[in-house]
Amino acid sequence: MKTMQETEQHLQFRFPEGFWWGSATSATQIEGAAREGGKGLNIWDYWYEKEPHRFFDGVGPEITSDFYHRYKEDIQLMKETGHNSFRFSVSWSRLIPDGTGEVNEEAIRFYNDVINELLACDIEPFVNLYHFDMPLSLQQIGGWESREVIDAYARYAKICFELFGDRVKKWFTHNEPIVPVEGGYLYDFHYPNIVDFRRAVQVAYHTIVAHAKAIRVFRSCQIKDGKIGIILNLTPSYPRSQHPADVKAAHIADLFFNRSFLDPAVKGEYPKELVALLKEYGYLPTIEAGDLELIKENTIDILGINYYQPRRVKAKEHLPNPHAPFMPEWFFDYYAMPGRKMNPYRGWEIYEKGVYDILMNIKENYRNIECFISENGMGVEGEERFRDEAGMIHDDYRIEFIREHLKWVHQAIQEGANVKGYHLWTFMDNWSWTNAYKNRYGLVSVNLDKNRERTIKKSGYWFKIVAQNNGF
Ligand code: BGP
Repeated sequence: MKTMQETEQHLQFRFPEGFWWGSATSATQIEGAAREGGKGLNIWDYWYEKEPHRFFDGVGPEITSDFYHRYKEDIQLMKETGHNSFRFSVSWSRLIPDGTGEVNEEAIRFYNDVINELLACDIEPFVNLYHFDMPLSLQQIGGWESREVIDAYARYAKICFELFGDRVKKWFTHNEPIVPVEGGYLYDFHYPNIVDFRRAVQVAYHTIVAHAKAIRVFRSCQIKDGKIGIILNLTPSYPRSQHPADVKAAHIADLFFNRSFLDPAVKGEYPKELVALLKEYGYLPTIEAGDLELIKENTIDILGINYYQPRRVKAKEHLPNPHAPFMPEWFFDYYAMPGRKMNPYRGWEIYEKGVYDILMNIKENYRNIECFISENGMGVEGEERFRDEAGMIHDDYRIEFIREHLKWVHQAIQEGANVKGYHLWTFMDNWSWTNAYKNRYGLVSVNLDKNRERTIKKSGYWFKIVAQNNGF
């Protein structure tokens, strides 16, 4: 058998030295202890209480993967699966139960313990401040529609930087900020289940203002060697054909779903075409004096890119009904490209080259900013059927998925993209928004029938070798 060193010499895909190998998670999806340790309620706790039938199998966020109690065991498993870095989010409603008031000592202790344990295992903590989990008390005063919430968020960010910034050097303001806009204000898959484009635009805009304020606070805290960024789900928009109408449709989808956050975060300003379009239809948000300067002056140091699947679009076949609610889909239709490769276990398209296209776009049009793949992964329904007698899940499909995406990441790096790492979604199977435990994504399985027993999957062992060799 070859030794590790020998294999290393024969790497076909070698990554730059110091490449970040790890995974991403979020508080609501792994912590559990939703009503323990002094935590306040957030919108997920509340919505589940109100409408449990909206959640797969009626499972809510109370326990999830129980990281709150089992973080030590889990961090050991991160080590065993080759992590040198790990992203988690702070739960705002755990740290500040009512969103604006007293800071919860038990939460400080918990996050300190997690950070210290990670560092003791040589795993760099990457901390995200907001992952879809608005404290309930703040949703009750309007959530991101309210300017008060922007200030509460900036205070929360400052508290986090001051408490943990001596040890945490990679910070992120939001994960996929467009998702709460889509889910909560356009397409009804997050609380507060509003369908209203005008309010959606305001929410999106306030999220960026809050993000810029947090960056300003971050810079004033002068965290030694600290970097701050945002994590965006970038979905390359591909037109059905090169016909100008299809190309235009893809371009508009890109403006709405990618550039509405990417441009202000990296360039400090909104795309002129997006502003013109919103203006033409009468949907510009309310902007306060000083906002645009704030956004201009507080751009990011580092960009996290979540990539799952592309968006395929075509020109609209019928003019939108002028009485139907205004939506981005007034400008394009979705298009199921014949022959596209699908994940048979979840129904999302798999298009590995998409990751390369994103990275080259960032290189060419976004000042080649330092970036990393902050989420990429394969959700699988019914994964228990791949468990062998010894208890291991044979997820060869996931190994292939990761490997094929990594090849394209590698190619982008060869061509000069400034990519520093790859984080998988996710470390262990976790609870997902309304899908609960339907789709499994982890390197480590969580057996819900066996007291949430953790077992490293085949992909976890494979990932470890890749991380150790810094390539494959
Ligand atoms: C991303 C989110 C994650 C995670 C992932 C998988 O959009 O940042 O929180 O849930 O998608 O999606 P799902 O769990 O819906 O399959």
